[in-house]
Amino acid sequence: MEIKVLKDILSANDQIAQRNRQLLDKNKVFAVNVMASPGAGKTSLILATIKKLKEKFDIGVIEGDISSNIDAMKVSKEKIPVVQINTGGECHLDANMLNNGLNNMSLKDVRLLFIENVGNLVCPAEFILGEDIKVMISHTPEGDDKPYKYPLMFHTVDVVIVNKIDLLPYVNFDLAAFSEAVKGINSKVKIFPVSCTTGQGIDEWVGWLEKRINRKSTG
Ligand SMILES: Nc1nc2c(ncn2[C@@H]2O[C@H](COP(=O)(O)OP(=O)(O)O)[C@@H](O)[C@H]2O)c(=O)[nH]1
Ligand SMILES: [Mg+2]
Ligand SMILES: [Zn+2]
Repeated sequence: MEIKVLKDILSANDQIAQRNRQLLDKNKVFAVNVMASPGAGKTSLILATIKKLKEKFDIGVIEGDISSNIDAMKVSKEKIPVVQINTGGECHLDANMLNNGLNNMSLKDVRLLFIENVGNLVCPAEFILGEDIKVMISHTPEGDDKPYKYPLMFHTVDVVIVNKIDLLPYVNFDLAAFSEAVKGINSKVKIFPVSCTTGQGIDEWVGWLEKRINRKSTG
């Protein structure tokens, strides 16, 4: 007996994500979906990266939060376009919310777009938005066992940033064991240990990102 398996039917979210991607591609925007638990350093990494790249690329930010515009206010001090999405209780961004955000930003004036997702290691991993790359941030006080507890998140990302390495002397975080666990889940992932506070490691991450952005414009 033949069993029909229908694999290629995209979910409603994935269809909208595909349209977001077309919109981004048409406007030559490189979009980075930044995910992490609350307080890991999403806003700090976005700000540190903006400081390094704002002379080279026009940058925009879409801030996703359950409520408030605190992060959007911080980012707008850099004098770059920011759109705040308040999810009103939802603990992740979905493609439709991003579509709303994109429609409220002048994309032709943006080359690099950061999307700060809602602080959460679980469901943001389940929703593609149409982004070019997914970045997750682990931070050293959170402990080095998170790859085992949130494997989907580590499996779906292109980059893992290990933030707050300035705190390594004070916390139990084995960077080598963490990296090995991450590679076991996702062998292609890039890992960048950084401190947004001291600036250590930021140039390596920014150098890699710059190459990816340029690859999109020439490729
Ligand atoms: N020691 C230390 N603190 C940091 C670092 N990066 C961010 N923080 C602090 O961590 C807290 C949360 O950062 P934030 O960027 O708001 O995290 P978000 O909630 O993921 O956006 C803030 O008090 C930051 O100043 C770092 O590299 N080292
Ligand atoms: Mg934030
Ligand atoms: Zn959620």
